[in-house]
Order: sequence, then structure tokens, then C-alpha cells
Amino acid sequence: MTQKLDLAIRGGLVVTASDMFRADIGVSDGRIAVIAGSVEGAAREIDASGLWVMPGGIDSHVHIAQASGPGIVMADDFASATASAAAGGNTCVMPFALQERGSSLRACVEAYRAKAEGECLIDTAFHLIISDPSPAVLGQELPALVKDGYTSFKVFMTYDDLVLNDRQLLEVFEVAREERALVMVHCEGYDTIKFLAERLERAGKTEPYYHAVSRPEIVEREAAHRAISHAQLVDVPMMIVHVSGRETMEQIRWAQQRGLKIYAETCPQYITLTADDLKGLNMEGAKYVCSPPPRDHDSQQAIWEGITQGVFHTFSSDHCPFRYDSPDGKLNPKARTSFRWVPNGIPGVETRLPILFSEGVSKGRITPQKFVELSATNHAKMYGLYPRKGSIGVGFDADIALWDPNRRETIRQEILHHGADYTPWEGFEVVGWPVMTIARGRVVAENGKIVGEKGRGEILRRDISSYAS
Ligand code: DUC
Ligand code: ZN
Ligand code: ZN
Repeated sequence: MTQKLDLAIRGGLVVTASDMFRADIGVSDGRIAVIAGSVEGAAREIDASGLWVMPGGIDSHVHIAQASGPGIVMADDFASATASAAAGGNTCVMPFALQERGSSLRACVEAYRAKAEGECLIDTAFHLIISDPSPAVLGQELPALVKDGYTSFKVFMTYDDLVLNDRQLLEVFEVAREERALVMVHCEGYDTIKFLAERLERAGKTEPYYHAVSRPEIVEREAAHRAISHAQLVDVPMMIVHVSGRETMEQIRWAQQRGLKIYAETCPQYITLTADDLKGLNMEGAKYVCSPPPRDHDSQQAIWEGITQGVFHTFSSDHCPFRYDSPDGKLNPKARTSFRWVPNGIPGVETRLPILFSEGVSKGRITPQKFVELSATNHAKMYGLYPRKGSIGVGFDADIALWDPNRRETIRQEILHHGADYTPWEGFEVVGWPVMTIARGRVVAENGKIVGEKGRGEILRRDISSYAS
């Protein structure tokens, strides 16, 4: 071995989306330089015996420091979110630069970038959220931003300040097709939710529990079918994010079986939580309010079916953190008057991977390779970061998580690094835990401690999705 290595990871079991083999890994200049039976002569050596060496997680759906309405503040900035992500075995996160109505998309992206610059512990890449598809946005700003490496964008079918009508959805989809960008869709129907929410309020049913009642599965299923129809009409690939249960999963599977390029994401809340978890909690139920809401045990079962049958391509956290006991968070003054004012979202960037590992791999529902595919490789392919990120191979960034597959842990707020003041998984027991995270060849988290400095993470420019054409 003549090449000078900065780091050698020795004696671990390497797991990729397709393989599992024992090998040493040599790192030089932040990239994987060699994978061999034995690697020696590195400046630093890490003994990985007894551990699994996996690609660092890529969480392609997180919300960080995003504008969230008057008086509401997201609990994480880029420093805390990326530290929390790293402690949870991730080496890259993908938040959303949100266009506020009436604003230039480019100006929103630049302002968002400024919040991240110099703050990130691990690499970051931005999706866009399009809330105002004006002729200037569709004709100039969006195509130019895709060419600049913002190759995916999200649109919403609900929320007063984000919803697009069907005509607008079609117009945005057409730009996605022309630019080969990947469009991500939040599928819940605006009018149906409003109708149900107002009816509940009139009946005095205003506690957080009724959030889920106001957004039943049929609302998500109808919107998913409508979005699929629009995508078929325009002939554009589409990603349906945060799928919560059986009915939407079946719509997506139906579309996929007809050869449509419909991709799907699901999240930890949909395999572990249910709407009934909020029953009897009164305001404390606000801790679990997210959209779409978790459903029931049959839906959890359907999500596993979708995972094992290949309906789902990515497993993301949808980390969207608000403090619970705070007037700028879940318990803001208006939230006490109705579930409608409880900010939607839960923290989860640090717990996504242990939950999937434990519920999936440790319980025998998925293979270790499938875990890697769902947690890293497919995110890189879906969002134009492959072959730089998402696997362990010569030339890839040395983004690696070392896992102890047998370690038992109990998720508790006190061991987490996010800015929220609670976790929805308090007391949840897992088997399998990330014990070290290495981002571009540097150890950034070790045994629950952050050891890297913020500012080393880059904001990445992305290629066109491997799935977009
Ligand atoms: N959609 C998300 O993607 N995240 C949080 C809330 C929401 O509605
Ligand atoms: Zn959403
Ligand atoms: Zn989200």
C-alpha cells in the first residue's frame, strides 16, 4: 500500500444496498480510497470489529429553520438539526427552501442558504417549496434554479398559505417534466379538511386528538389519486411524500403496476404511532400532531407490506420540530382554542434510523441491505447525489455510520440533540444503535457525543434525479 491514508476502518462488516462482506476501508481526502481484506498504514485507525459499517444515513425530508406562520418558530436551526442528525447516524440532510407567496423564489433560496452557511456539521442539500407558481417563477426562476442544482421541489395540496389548485399543480408538473426535476407532493385535500375541521369545531371538538379526525385517510387517498392522475396526464415522474397508511399505499401500488413512475416515501411515525395515541391526552396530544396523521395498526401493517414489496423507495423522518411547552410552539395561545392552530410536525431526525433498524432489521422484517437502500442509497439516487453519496465504494464520499446491531437503547429526550423539548418516542425501546458517524472522513459523532465542529458541512449542488427520466 503506497497511498497515504488519513483513516482506516478495520474489521467491520460492511453493508451496502446489495452486499454484506467483511472488509477494511481506507479513506483519503474525505473519500473512500480503498476497500480490501486488510488496510494498513493510516494516520488514524478505528477498530470496527463487532460493528456494522454502513453508508451514513441520508434524510431527504427534514424541515429546518423554516418559516412556520405568525408567532411560531421551528425548534431547530441548522447547527442543532445537523448535530442531531449526525448523532442519529446521518451524514446528509435535505431541508426545504420555502417560497413565501409574493416573493421571488430565488430570493427565498438565497435567504435560506444564508441561514445554513457556516452552521452545518454534515452536508446539506435543499429542495424547494413552490407556493406561488407565477409566470416568472415557472418561466424563469424555477428552470434556472434546477440548472443550479436545486433539482427537486415540493408542492402542497393543502394549507392556506401553500395550497396549489389543480391547474397550478399541472403547470408546476409541466416545468418538472421539461427540466427533468423531481416533483414531491404533499397529498391531502384542502377543501375536505376544511369542511371536516369546521364541522368538528362547531361541535366543540377542538382538542389535538381531533387533528387526526379532521384529516382521515380518505382525504389523503383522494389527493394521492388526483396527483397521480395529474402526473399521468403530464407524463412526469412524481414522489408522494409521507405516506401514512393502506389506502394511499394501494393507490400508489395501483399506479406503479400500470407502469407509472410514481415513487413514494414513508416515515417512522407511520410504523410506530397511531391516532389513538392522542386519546385522553388533552393538550399533550399536541406533541404527536403531524400531517398526515398516524393511522391505526392495519395501516402500519400496510406500510410494511409497501416496504417489502418495493412500493416505497425512501424512508425519511419528516423532521419538523416545534417545542411543546412554549408559546412559539405546540402550546401557542391559539392552539388552546383548536387543533387547527397546533403547528403540524414532530421531531425525528435523530431517531429515524434506530427505529427503522430496530423495527425492520432486528425484528426480521427487512434485510440489512434493504435498510441501507431505504435509509441512504435510494435517497442519493432519487435526489441526484449518486454516485457521490449513498453507498460504500471506492470514490464515494467517506460518509459512514458504524452500528452496534445488538445494542439496546431506550429513546429518551435527555439523550437527543435536537432543539425540541420532547420526543414522541419517549420510552421506545430499540435494538441496534449508531455508535459513530463519519462525515467525509471526519468523525462527527461518537457514542452520543458531537465531536466535529459545525461549519464543515457543505451545501451541495445536486444532479438530476436518477428517477426523473
Ligand atoms: N408536511 C410536511 O412535510 N411536514 C410537516 C407538516 C406537513 O404538512
Ligand atoms: Zn408535507
Ligand atoms: Zn415535511
